[in-house]
Amino acid sequence: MLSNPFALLLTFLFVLLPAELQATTLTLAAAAHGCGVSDRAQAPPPPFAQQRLAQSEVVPGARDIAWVWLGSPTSRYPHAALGSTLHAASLHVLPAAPAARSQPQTYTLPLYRVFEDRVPRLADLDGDGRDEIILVEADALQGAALVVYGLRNGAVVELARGPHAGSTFRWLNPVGVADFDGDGRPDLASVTTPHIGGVLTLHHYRPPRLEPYARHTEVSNHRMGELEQQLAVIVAQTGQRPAILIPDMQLMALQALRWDAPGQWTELARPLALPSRAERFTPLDGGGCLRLADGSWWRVTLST
Ligand SMILES: [Ca+2]
Ligand SMILES: [Ca+2]
Repeated sequence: MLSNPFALLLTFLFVLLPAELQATTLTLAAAAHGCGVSDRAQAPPPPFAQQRLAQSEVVPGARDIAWVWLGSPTSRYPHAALGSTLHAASLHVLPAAPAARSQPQTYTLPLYRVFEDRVPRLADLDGDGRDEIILVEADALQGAALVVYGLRNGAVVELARGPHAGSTFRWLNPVGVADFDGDGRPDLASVTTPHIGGVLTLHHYRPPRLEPYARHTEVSNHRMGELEQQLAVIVAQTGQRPAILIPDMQLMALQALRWDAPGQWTELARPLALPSRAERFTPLDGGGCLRLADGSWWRVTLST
């Protein structure tokens, strides 16, 4: 019998509560080193890449690009956001085919610019079967900008660029690529000024421009002076737009954000407090693998 008014109230709360009000949660579970995921074996980089910028990654591709890396170290932009004032002045691309005759193609920046980045990112942004290369450039007067390059007719060319961060030594750090607004086309996410009030920004890829269309303040995906650039993950959600799991400004909590129709951020879960500062956060199905400053590893899951 539910004659007791409290019992009726409880029935309403727990049985009749609409499904959409049931909380999505972010949970943390202690994990083994690397969350038990071993690094995939990778072919050795080509000898050409030995001249790359120190502490930068040589990245393999699976489409029209075999390898991509950064070169021509220079100290002409003395900003140590990534731990060193040395930055790359050139981008090098080894085309995929015909492999035996393939020679690296080079794109050299003008003297007032550098790549303020340590890892070229590959993604097919326009669905034409060729990879685009996503990098952070820095301009001596205007600061960093997100820029997209590609191989066209055998040469490396600039395809699109976003707005600059605004002034010298203002930096930004990419988050990744996904269709955040559900229009069927991949978009780019990055965090502008992650050290001084980070702004998560979503961009449409509309060559020759990257056009910002959404911003969320008070996040960060980098610690000043650290080499590590991977501190936020994108989580695919069945029947929904993708979510972004990203630290707060202190790197001591994680937020789950989604850009929903008609044009607003949804905070999918209560922020998840961390027992120590986030140092590296890599994607896993349904969440990510988190390494904290105290050396511990955690599996983060976004679940409904
Ligand atoms: Ca493409
Ligand atoms: Ca889109």
